[in-house]
Order: sequence, then C-alpha cells, then structure tokens
Amino acid sequence: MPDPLRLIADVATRSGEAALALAGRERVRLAVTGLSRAGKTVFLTSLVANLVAAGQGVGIGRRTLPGLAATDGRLRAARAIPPGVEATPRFDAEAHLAALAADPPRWPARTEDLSTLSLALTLRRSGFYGQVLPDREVTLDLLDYPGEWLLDLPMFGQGFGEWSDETLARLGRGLRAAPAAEFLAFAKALPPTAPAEDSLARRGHALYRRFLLTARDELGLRFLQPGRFLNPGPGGDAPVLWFFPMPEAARSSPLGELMERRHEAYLRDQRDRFLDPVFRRFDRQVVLVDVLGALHAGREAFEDTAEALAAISATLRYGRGWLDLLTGGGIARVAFAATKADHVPEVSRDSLASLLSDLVDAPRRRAELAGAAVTVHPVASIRCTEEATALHEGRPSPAVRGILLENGRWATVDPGLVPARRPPESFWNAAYFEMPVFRPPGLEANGRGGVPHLGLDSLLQALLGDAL
Ligand SMILES: Nc1nc2c(ncn2[C@@H]2O[C@H](COP(=O)(O)OP(=O)(O)OP(=O)(O)O)[C@@H](O)[C@H]2O)c(=O)[nH]1
Ligand SMILES: [Mg+2]
Repeated sequence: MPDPLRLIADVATRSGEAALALAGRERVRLAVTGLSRAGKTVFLTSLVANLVAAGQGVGIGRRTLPGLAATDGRLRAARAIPPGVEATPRFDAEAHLAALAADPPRWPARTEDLSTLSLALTLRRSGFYGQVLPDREVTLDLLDYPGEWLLDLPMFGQGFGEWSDETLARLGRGLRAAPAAEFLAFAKALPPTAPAEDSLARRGHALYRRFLLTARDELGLRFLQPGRFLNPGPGGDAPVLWFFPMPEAARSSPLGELMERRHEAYLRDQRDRFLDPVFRRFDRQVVLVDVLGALHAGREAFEDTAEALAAISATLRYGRGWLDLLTGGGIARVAFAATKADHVPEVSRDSLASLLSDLVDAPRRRAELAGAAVTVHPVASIRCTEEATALHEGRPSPAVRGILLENGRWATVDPGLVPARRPPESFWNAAYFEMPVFRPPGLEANGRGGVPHLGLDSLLQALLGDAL
C-alpha cells in the first residue's frame, strides 16, 4: 500500500516536474546497484568524466561516447551542478579522477558513505524545435554508497525472528558452516533466560561480525547481512550495531529482547540514512555485476551473488502502471552490466553478457514482466587492457595484456573460456583462476578529455537515450 502522504508529495513533485519538462528542465534519477567491489565508484567516475568531456564537444572529448546518440552534436554541455546546501556528502568525481590520473594511478578506496552528485546536461532540441525553442536542461542525479548496504534492503521486509531464522539456517550450510561454527555454537548455547548483559551482546556480535568479514574477504560471498556490520559508515561502531541473529529458544529472553530492539533501531537508522534518500524514487537502474570475480570465486560464491541480487531486486518496484505515471514510481529502464569486461578479450565479451543474463535471470524476468525496458551489456568503465595473443597448450589463443598494479610490469593474461551460461559441475572442479588487478591506463589531460572504456556508451544509450 502506498503511503497516502508520500503519494500526494510524489504527485506534487511529479506535476512540478511535468511543468519543468515543458519549460525544458527535466530530471532523471539513476540508481546504481552493485554489490561490494562490483565497480560502482569507478563506473560513476567514468560516466561523469566521459559525459563532461562529450559535452565539451572538442578534441578527444567528442569521440568519447560515440554510441550515445545525443553526442551527435545535440549535447552542448555537461557539468557537475555546484554544491548547494545538501546534507549528504558530495560524490567527488574530480578527486577519484585525479587519483586515477596520478603517477602511479590509484583505484578508489572502498566506499564508506553515501554521496550524491547531479550533472546538468544542456541539450539542443532536435529537428524544427531546435531552431525556435531554447535548449533543454536535463538534470541527472547520481548516487554512490557502500555495496554491502544493499543487502539491508531485503531485511526491511522481515521481523527479527524471521531474519534470525533465515540467517541462522544459511550459516549452517555449505562454505559458511566452517567459519560460522564458533558463532553458531555460542548462539545455540544461549539459555532461554539469557540476561541482557553487555558482555554477552558484545561477544555474540563480535563473533558474528568476524564470520561476516571472513565470508566476504576470504570466501567471496555476498549475501551477508546487515551491511553496516561489514562497512559501518561514518557513524562508526555504535550500540545500535551490537546485535546478532538469535535462535528461537533464546529470543524471548531479556537478551533476545535487547537484540530485537537493536535490530529494529538499526533498520530505522538505515531507512533514514540510506533507503529513503537512495531508493525512494528513481526511474532508471543500472545493475553492475562483477561476473568474472564471482565466477572465479567458485560455485558457491557465484550462486551467492545470484541470490543476493535476486533478493535485492525483489524489494524494488519495476515497470510503469497508471499510478506510476502519476507518481513517477517504478523503474522504467534497467541495464545490467558485466563490469571489468576488459579482463577478457573481445571474442569472450558476448559470452560474458549471456552469462550475466543467466546469473540475473530472476531479477531480469521480474523487471521485464513488469514492463521495464531491460538490456544486458559487457562494460569496462575504465579500459586497462589491450587485445593480445597467448599460447594455450601450444596454440595461439585470444588474451588481454595490461600493466599489473602490484609490480608495474606488463603481463599477458589468458582468462580461459567464459561460459555463456551457468557452468556445469565439471567447470568448478578445475583449478580456480584469479584475475589480476590491472593498473588504470595513463589518462590524457588528467582524464578531462574522457576516460577509455568499453561499452559505456551503448549502456548509456539504452538507459538514458530516450531522455536525452
Ligand atoms: N580492469 C578493470 N578493473 C576495474 C574496472 N572497474 C572496477 N575495477 C576494479 O574493481 C575494483 C572495485 O571497483 P569500485 O568501483 O571501487 O567498486 P565499488 O562497487 O564502488 O565497491 P564498494 O565501494 O566496496 O561497494 C577497482 O578497485 C578496480 O580494481 C574496470 O572497468 N576495469
Ligand atoms: Mg565504491
């Protein structure tokens, strides 16, 4: 049920926006969805740098996004809207770009807080209107945040009991069981009268958190909740975080009640801090997935990524009903992107996109059924490699070549075949291959002339082309 007050506010904003559209001022809100390390910050930095360069319309900038139709001369300018009085931190595209262009170049650090940036795109109207009406201005709203926080979205639909049962069941299975054993033993030993003692709460929380860190950093798992246990954000560690999933037998104890209150307070805090500002209202979504990373982390990590993305998308509203036309709710266009596509040679990039299609099968179908326009792309936000040939069992095979971040040396890497669907069991038995981290390429004019990429332009055309 939509909240009536929110609905009225949305309708009001929407009619305001319709008036703005008539006056040539429109707003597009883009939600970037991606689990931790999927490539959100790098994607946003490249998007900003390339749109700004394309808007300059001169030199290399003009050629930076050839597949985006508006860069055929209609895009007159793209610039970051200067800071106003926003309470949210600003996405510092310039600082990220400067670090990428530095010598030696640096990738952005893990994102630790929500940040936003709006781009103003000035566009000449097409056809006859271009001569008689003034330029249009489209504002593109962008957001960056820690990927771990996304897994909080499915938590909003559950109470403490349901979340605890589901989480504890998951902890007992597969790869999770060994690193979770100490926490599970602790939780199961809690008596039905467990006192609400600080030391007990802190011990349970510390054990559970230690498990989450191991699961993320050593096992490559992604369905890990709550997000702030892994990435606490600017608030740092605080009592609101000191809870853990509890077995039913101990949930009505004083300790159980304390855990439940903290769980509730956590969700309230995340709603204000993250959910409302980020996911309340947007009309385009790009879902970034590090498919190769998931593939190379093994079968369970791959399945875990698929499950996490499905659970997140189940909480979002896709498509456009008549109500959505009024309120602007619902996501009208979704682009799925397999990121870091420069890790594989060109011949493998179609397979990469099909593999992603398969991995996000559930969310993709959900969005399509609801009427959203859905596309799938292989993308490298920053292209770090070139095509090369490697010798594979004595025969030449396509590979990529780039500079390794760790030692600054050139290396030719043959990532092997990329399966076009979820791979069969035999695939997982082969030795796992770990993708190296490449050094970002030296950027001309500190990136101000645009950033080399693969497929960012076709992705933007599919996602935003109709609005530009
Ligand atoms: N070769 C290559 N590597 C990339 C590309 N995009 C991202 N990476 C690598 O992936 C890492 C993670 O990218 P980020 O953009 O920081 O990931 P994120 O989604 O913002 O991660 P969190 O902030 O932890 O949620 C980078 O440090 C790079 O090593 C790309 O286009 N090409
Ligand atoms: Mg980031």
